[in-house]
Amino acid sequence: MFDFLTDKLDNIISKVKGYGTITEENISEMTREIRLALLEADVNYKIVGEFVNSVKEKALGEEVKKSLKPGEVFASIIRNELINLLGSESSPLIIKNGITIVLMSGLQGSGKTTTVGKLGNYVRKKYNKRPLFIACDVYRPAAIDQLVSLGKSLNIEVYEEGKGNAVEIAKRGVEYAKNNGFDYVLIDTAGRLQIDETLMEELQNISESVHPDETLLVIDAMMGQDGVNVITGFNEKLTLTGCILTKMDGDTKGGVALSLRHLTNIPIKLIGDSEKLDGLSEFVPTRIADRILGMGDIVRVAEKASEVINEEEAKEAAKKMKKGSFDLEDFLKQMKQIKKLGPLENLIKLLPGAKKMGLNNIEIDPKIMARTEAIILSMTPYERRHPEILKASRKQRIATGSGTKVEEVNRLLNQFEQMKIMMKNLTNGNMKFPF
Ligand SMILES: Nc1nc2c(ncn2[C@@H]2O[C@H](COP(=O)(O)OP(=O)(O)OP(=O)(O)O)[C@@H](O)[C@H]2O)c(=O)[nH]1
Ligand SMILES: [Mg+2]
Repeated sequence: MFDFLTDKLDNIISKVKGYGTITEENISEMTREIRLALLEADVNYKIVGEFVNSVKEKALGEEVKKSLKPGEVFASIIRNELINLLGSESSPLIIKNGITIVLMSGLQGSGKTTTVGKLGNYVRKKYNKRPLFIACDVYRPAAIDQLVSLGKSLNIEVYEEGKGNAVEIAKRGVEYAKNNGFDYVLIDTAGRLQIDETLMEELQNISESVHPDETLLVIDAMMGQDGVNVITGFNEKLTLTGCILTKMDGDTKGGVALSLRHLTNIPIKLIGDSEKLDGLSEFVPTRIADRILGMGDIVRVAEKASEVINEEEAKEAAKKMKKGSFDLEDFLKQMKQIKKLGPLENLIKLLPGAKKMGLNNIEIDPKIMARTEAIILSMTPYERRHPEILKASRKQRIATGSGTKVEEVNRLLNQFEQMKIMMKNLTNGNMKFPF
């Protein structure tokens, strides 16, 4: 997402780490490089100027000169300045004890409807909320169907009246939510331009009639700095509580995420980074700064994992690993959970140091996992629990059943044995993790 900036800043910081001492001259050179990198990443030029001056001033300070590790100090100056720029205090979602009403707004195609789905899913998992979607896009044909099918796939109810008056629908939808025990209401609206008087008035009317706790603007990261005008335009009419930057997985160099807060004073609350319904994360400045600096986002990894991993099963598996009784049946269960996490490459990229270890471009062949699964599924449950009984004829049967070769079955069994020994050692503290 921030690959471009990560590469550039990493190069610059590595260079500084190579210097024994820091001089005014090499600080000037570094800040010039930072300036170019930020401009190229589409950060607003005024912000770039302020950022670079501030880094320079701090880098020239006594602390860096005296430090034995100037590179480290320099890196931490950049990190702090990035956090400042991103808004040092994060602006979490508003989650009320009772009902929370959220109005979504934005230009056409910015990702409003998709984000309604993502956000409903997110608050249900993270805050245990019971969401309701209200379909207020009464203009685009098929807009209501889109929301209804999204609701169906997530098992979230949608309040809709077909085409009609958006203000009235919003009002009745909120009433419906209050009367039926929903506690997080997401109002999906039609896309509109901030200069379209009639449609902007409609949004204002919806807002006045339902009094939303949160009014979010959904904005496509690809818009780059033009996003500033959109935010300002919508904010004049609506008083936004925040914006959501979508399509951060696209072809953007990410600079927009660094510019918006500073130029508009409206916090970015969430970012969307995939078309899928779990592609949403909270925008926490320290975590974003760490991502930009290639330090990963371990919190996001944990969040994703906790969404799919069954805690009881995980504890049970850990116990078995410790005892050395972890068998192929358990392995199969673990594999199924891992599969739910989506492509592993996306997760690995978020691990601290992934880039340094060359893991950010790793490709994991889903076929290998599928073959492993097919082999285990071709075993009987008894064989999975007692792989030691697998001799030639059984192996042949398994290979045929899974469309693989006996050598592959053997390889899997050997790897599994080694893994079991390693797991036992690791969990009993006889061995250190290799990192
Ligand atoms: N890659 C990517 N695509 C996204 C993301 N968010 C939305 N999209 C895609 O953007 C397109 C438009 O999304 P919608 O949610 O329909 O946008 P909208 O703002 O509701 O559009 P209108 O209702 O027509 O104004 C769809 O193809 C989505 O899959 C994202 O974070 N990443
Ligand atoms: Mg829509």
